[in-house]
Amino acid sequence: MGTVIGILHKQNHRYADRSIAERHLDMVRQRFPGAKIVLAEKETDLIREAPDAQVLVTWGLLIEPPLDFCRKAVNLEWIHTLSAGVESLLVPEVIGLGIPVTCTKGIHGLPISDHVLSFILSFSRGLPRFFVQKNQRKWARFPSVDEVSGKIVAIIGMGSIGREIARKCRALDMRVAAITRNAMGKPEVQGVDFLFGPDQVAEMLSIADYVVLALPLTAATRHYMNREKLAVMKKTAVLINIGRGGSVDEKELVIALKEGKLAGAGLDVFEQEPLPADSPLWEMENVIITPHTAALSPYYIDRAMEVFCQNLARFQAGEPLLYLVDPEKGY
Ligand code: OXD
Repeated sequence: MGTVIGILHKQNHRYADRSIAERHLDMVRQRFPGAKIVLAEKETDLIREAPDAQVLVTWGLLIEPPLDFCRKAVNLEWIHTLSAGVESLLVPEVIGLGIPVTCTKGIHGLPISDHVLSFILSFSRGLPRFFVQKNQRKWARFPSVDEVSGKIVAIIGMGSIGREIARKCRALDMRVAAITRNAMGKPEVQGVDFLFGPDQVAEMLSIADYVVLALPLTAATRHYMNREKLAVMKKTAVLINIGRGGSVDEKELVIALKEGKLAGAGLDVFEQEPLPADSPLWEMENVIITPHTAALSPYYIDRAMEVFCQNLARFQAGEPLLYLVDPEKGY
């Protein structure tokens, strides 16, 4: 028998509206004719396949890890997540299996950069205020609209998502600032107008009109945006977070927004998701909230399945897998 692949696509997952369709399974079947693919929405429906399964494909965030499946999957050699994030999956029982866990990378930049631009342009053109006025049927032309041309966007986290955000911001005539660990001209700093060293974060924040966080959540990035860093931002600047909620100290952000230390925030991710109903962020006119949707796209599953197929070819050929997760780092 060829490779046995169990795909667990939980119905209650936030990507459920982007279902895995027959055509996605056909993509795999056509390229790997011997493979047996079992798609299940519930872990209990996949358990029967567990003893034979060599590969498990599932989601890495906002899920209960399929621990019963993993316990029974005595032949399991590899777990692949259709998300970039793996934080829900990296529990001791899964790490203890000692098999590679890979995630999906390289496909988030297009939708997430659109999302970031929509935040930037919305704030620049005063849309949060206009939405409020629309609800009040109020026609008031207020003066605080601006242009993005020439404005500085500081991008913190220059992985593939950060680089795509930089590319699109520059297409809008914005100038990009970023932090580099060292050498000029490294690929991750191409397309950047202002480079700062790791000890110059405050300097970078103090010149930015938009600060975009595209960070994974690790021990080092938790509450990265703390009171001190929020305090050095320009009063007219906007903070945008499309990485992970935990990289912002939300309580301090609320205080900074109330005290006018920055002009607004565009937030797709939160310390607790769903964002609790009593969070003060809901009430703030200068905060745009989207419910962790920045990566959503009608093309997401097609692209994610293509990444999986590339990795399956490597798996079958005994080659190193792409996007291997380091359980120590958490991404
Ligand atoms: C992901 C995400 O990790 O959308 O895929 O946050």
